[in-house]
Amino acid sequence: HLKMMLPKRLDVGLISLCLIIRCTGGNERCGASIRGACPPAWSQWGDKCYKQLSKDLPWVKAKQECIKMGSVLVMPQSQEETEFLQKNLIDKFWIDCNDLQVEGTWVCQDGTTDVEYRNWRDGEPSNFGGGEDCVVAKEAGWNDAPCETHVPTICKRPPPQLHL
Ligand SMILES: [Ca+2]
Ligand SMILES: [Ca+2]
Repeated sequence: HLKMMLPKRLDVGLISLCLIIRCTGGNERCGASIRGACPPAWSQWGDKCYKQLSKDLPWVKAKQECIKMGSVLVMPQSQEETEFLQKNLIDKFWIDCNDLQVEGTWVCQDGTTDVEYRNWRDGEPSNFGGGEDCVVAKEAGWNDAPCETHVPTICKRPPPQLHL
C-alpha cells in the first residue's frame, strides 16, 4: 500500500514547487525554464558547457562522438570563447567547419546555426596537397587540415534546463 502512495505524494510535491516558482517569478517569467549548472566534468562559459573527449579523433568521428553524448562539435563564435577553451581545456582542437562539399566554400556551424566568425592564421586556408577540408583552431588562428588527422575534440552543449 505504501508503494502506491509514494508516487502520488511526489506528484503533489512537484506541483506545489511549480506553483511556488510561478507565483514568485512574476509575469515575465511565467512558464519560463530554469537553467541549471553544467553537468559534472563539463566546463561552463556563459550559457554553454564544454568537455574534451579522452581520445584524439578524425573530424567526422569527432562530430559523431559529440552527438552520441547529446552535444555538438564545438564551433567558437568569438575570440573570447576561443580563449576560454584554449586556457581551460586545450590549445588545439577541431571546430565544426569544413569545405567538404565545395572546395573553398566553408560551412561553419554551431549545432544547426551558421557561424560567420572566422579566425584564419596567416596563409590559411591553404588546402595543402589538395586535401585539407576540416578546420583546427590553434592559438595562432585556424588551419585547414586533412579530415583524417587525429586531433583533440571538444564537445559543446547547453546546461540542462528544468521546464515549468
Ligand atoms: Ca579544402
Ligand atoms: Ca592548411
